[in-house]
Amino acid sequence: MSGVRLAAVDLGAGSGRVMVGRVGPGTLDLTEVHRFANEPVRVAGTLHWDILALHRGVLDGLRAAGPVTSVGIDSWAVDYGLLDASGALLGNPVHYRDTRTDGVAERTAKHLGEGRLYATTGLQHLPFNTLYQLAAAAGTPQLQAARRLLLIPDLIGYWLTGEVGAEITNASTTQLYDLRRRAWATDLMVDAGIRPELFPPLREPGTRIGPVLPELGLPGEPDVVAVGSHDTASAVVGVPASGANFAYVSCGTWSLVGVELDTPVLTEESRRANFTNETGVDGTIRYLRNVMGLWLLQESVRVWGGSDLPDLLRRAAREPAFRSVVDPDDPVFLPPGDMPARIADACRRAGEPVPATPAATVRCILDSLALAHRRAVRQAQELSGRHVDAVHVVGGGARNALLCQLTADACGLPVLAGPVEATALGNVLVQARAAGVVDGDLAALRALLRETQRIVRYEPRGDEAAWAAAQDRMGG
Ligand code: ADP
Ligand code: LRH
Repeated sequence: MSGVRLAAVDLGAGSGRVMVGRVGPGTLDLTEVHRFANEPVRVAGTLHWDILALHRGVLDGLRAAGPVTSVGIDSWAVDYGLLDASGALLGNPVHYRDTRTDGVAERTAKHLGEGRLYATTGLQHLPFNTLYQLAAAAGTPQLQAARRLLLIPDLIGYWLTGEVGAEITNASTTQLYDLRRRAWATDLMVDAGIRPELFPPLREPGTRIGPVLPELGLPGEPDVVAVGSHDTASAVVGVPASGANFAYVSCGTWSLVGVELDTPVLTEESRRANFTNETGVDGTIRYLRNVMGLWLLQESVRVWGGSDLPDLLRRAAREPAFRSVVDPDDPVFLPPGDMPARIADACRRAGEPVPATPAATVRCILDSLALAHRRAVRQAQELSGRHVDAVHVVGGGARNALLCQLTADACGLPVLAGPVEATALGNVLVQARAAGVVDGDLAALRALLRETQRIVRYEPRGDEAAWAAAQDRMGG
């Protein structure tokens, strides 16, 4: 094979991993070389990412990867580290689930104008957008001392290469990026009291960031190449769709549910439905909604002391359907905590039966997530005018056969599940194109995915009336 070995660093909210992709004409395979926990740490009341542990995981993974042509880094969105004038990190990055932004988003959006914010940035209102995190940190000595703000993948890239920059797909999640001008929204920054000089120059996916610093001692000193550094941007590259009439659910800690468009949808209806226009690879728009996702299940399993997930899912499959449904997007579910208790409370408030066992709670979560997927797939079509024939489920959720089947049933559409590691594959494909071993547009990259990756098809099993009734109970 005339191909290359490429390393994908993918930092998820649940775990980080380093994967090696081998790519060439007709070839695409991926091997996990290192996986490490991503465990947030609460210090003095604030929830932080353990960024140095993550960086160590990245270095261990890159050593285990052996010689590669290049390295691409992606992670969850919105969060950042601040550097002082010498380039040193000022404190640990704060987790987007920290409560410091409580109430800040409403106040800031009102001050800047909700219509203006949406017209400029196209972003949905999420309490933890970088704009609101910076508003919450206004006046702190740390922010005053800061000279640079680097989003998480750009921070890891800086530690690997010494080069600063901001990759655009992730920059587009800050609510400080002008999506039509494809530039930082400096007017907005100034009006929000945020110093524009904190933000480094923007970079496009596929551009070379620089060679890995020799002192890191990594095999072959590969180049670091910018990829869709927002994990969801890489995941959407990794959706093995043919044609344009597809919806995707990038299903991990979050379910990111939407369609891929050429132009943003900035209507008032879209803003009110809280749909986002994030910048994708190759100038695409990721028109989607954040659904609370498998976070509900992850947190429940944590509270139950790490129960066996496959066994829980088997038991949940035997539970009656739709006994209890909740709206997964209720903000009460956002912070870490006792998720089963919160689900029980939400059921009580809505007059739904309270799940009596872990299996019943899991069934409630999965029925409710499938309903939220249905709601978002339908709204995405209505608001964008894009017709959808199939729903692609990628990410860890593609392993959850019950959720995939329920999503097919709820949407009344076939679900094509896989790849599980779509994000790492999207990361590797953008590097492979930059290295010149594959070429073409996203459709060509996706054709290679269809040729090489395992995809499982779930047919919808009907009973639209039952799903519609359950949807009414959930709301929306
Ligand atoms: P992130 O990148 O946000 O950390 P992932 O895409 O890795 O998330 O997905 C993690 C989720 O995948 C877990 O929360 C879990 O619900 C699901 N998952 C992982 N393995 C399995 C499995 N064997 N069966 C069912 N679900 C699984
Ligand atoms: C998923 C994700 C999502 C963001 C959230 C903060 O990992 O990047 O797209 O909204 O994390």
